[in-house]
Amino acid sequence: MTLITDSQREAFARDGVICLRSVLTQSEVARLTKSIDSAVAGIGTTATGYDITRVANTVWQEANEQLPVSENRQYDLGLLAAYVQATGATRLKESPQEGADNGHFFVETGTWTRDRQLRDIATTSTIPGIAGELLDAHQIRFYDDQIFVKEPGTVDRTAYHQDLSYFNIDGDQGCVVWVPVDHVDRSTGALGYVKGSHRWGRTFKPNIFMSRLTTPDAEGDELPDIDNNESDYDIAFFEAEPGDVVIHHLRTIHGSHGNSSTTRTRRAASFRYVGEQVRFRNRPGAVPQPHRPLTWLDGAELCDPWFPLAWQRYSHAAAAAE
Ligand SMILES: O=C(O)CCC(=O)C(=O)O
Repeated sequence: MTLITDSQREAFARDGVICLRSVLTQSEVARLTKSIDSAVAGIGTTATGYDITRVANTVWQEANEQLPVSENRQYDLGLLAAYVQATGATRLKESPQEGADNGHFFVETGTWTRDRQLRDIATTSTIPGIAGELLDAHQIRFYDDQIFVKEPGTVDRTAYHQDLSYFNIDGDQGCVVWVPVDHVDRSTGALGYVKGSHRWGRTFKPNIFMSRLTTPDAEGDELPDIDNNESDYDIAFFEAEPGDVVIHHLRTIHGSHGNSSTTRTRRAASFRYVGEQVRFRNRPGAVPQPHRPLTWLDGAELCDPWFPLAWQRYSHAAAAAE
C-alpha cells in the first residue's frame, strides 16, 4: 500500500509543495496541540524558545519593551539588536487597525528533544512514510522541529525564506512538513509557497524572519524581495484543518503574514525530514542548535540517534533474508 498517489508525487516534484488532507488522527492532533501549548507556556525557560514579537519590539525600540530575562541562548539578542540598528533594516510587519495588534509570535526549535509526545508524532505517525515516498527514499531520518504560534492580532510576518540554508545539512533529498493544529487560512497566517522555486537551482541566505535582513556570516544569494511583491510570483496558500499537513521541499521559498483575526490563534509544528542521500554539513549561518551536540564532520552520514530513524522502505529481499 502506498501513502500518496502518483499525481500527488508529481505535484510535489513540479511545485515543491503539496497539501495532504486528514493525515493525522484527531488524537494525534490533540496530543500535538498539548505539546505546542506547553512549549509556548515555557517560552523563556528553554534554550531555544523565543517570543519573536517581544524581541522585535525591543530591537526596533517599539512598545517600550525590554529583552526578557530568560534561559534562551540560541542567539545573542544584544548583538542582533546592534546589527539591526547598524544596518537600518526594517521590521516586516502588518499595519493593523488600532487595538488589533497585541498578539505575539512564538517560536521554539528542537522541542522533540524534551517532549516525548511530539517526538512520537514526528517519528511514528504516517508523516515520515509520506516523506519517504515523496522523496523516493529508502530511509527517512528526522532532522529537527520548530513550533510556530501566531496569536490573534500578531503583526509580525515570517519573511520569505528557503529552509535549506538554516540547516546543517547538504543535499536535496529533504522536506519540511508543516502541521497546523488549528483551522488556518490567509487571515490567520497560512504559509505562502513560491511554486517551482525549489527548481531555481539556487541557495539563498537565511534571514531573521522578522525582517528580510540576512545574517552576515551566511553563504548564498540574497533572496529577491518577494515579501513586498507577492503578486509578481505564483504563490500557493492552502487553507487547512487540524489533521491536514502541508509539505514543502527544502529549497521551496515560503513565508507567512501575521494573524489578523481577532479570536483565532494559529498554532503549528514544523517537522523536518531527510533521506539517506543527505549529509551533515557545518553550514555557515545555519540555526544554532544548543539543544543537541553537533560534532560531526562535513560529509558524515546522519546515522546517529540525534537524527532518529523514522521510516524505512519495506524490502522483500531484506525480509526474505531474515
Ligand atoms: O509558521 C511560520 O510562519 C513559518 C514556518 C516555516 O517557515 C517552516 O515551517 O519552515
